[in-house]
Amino acid sequence: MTRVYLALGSNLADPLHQVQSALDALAAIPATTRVATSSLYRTPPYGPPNQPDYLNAAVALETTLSPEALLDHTQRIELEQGRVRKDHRWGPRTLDLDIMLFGSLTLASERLTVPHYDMHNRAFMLLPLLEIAPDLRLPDGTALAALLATLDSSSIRRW
Ligand code: A4P
Ligand code: MG
Repeated sequence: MTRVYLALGSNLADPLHQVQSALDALAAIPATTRVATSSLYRTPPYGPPNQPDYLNAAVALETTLSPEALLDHTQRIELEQGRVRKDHRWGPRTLDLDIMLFGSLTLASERLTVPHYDMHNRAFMLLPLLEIAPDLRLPDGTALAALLATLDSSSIRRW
């Protein structure tokens, strides 16, 4: 069993509905149990500002799947919920499911970079994660709480 942490994000098409459907779909992934879910947070857009606020949350899973097999499922769930892939980075999306951490694994393949490449800069990822994993350390030994303390999370609200 590996403990995995996912980041959920949505800022289009009724984010609350998107995230609730995603939570159900994540709980139904084979060989996987959803073991913790953070509160739901309202966060200002990171990147282009001319888009709606995001709903962000973090989920902990226990899985026996490989990282790639889990990614197959999270990408299937994104597509089932109407995600249209766009050319521009950081644009609005109905549902984004990112693998933040996969156990203590460090991995950089064509499909998957773990830990998530930019989580150390994103309070909207780290604050929900800290809620469900207060003592967590990243694979390089950094304490999550210390990392979050370097960022401004003052604009993050409960959804
Ligand atoms: N991929 C590599 N590593 C991973 C990983 N750890 N987890 C690959 C999931 N996927 C991973 O993904 C592109 C490719 O990344 C996938 O095919 C997968 O093989 P994508 O979801 O299509 O791309 P993206 O997420 O749209 O990338 P982009 O546009 O760089 O978005 P970001 O960096 O994820 O940022 N502001 C707030 N407040 N809240 C947000 O949630 N999200 C974004 C998106 C921007 N601003 C935001 C938020
Ligand atoms: Mg993504």
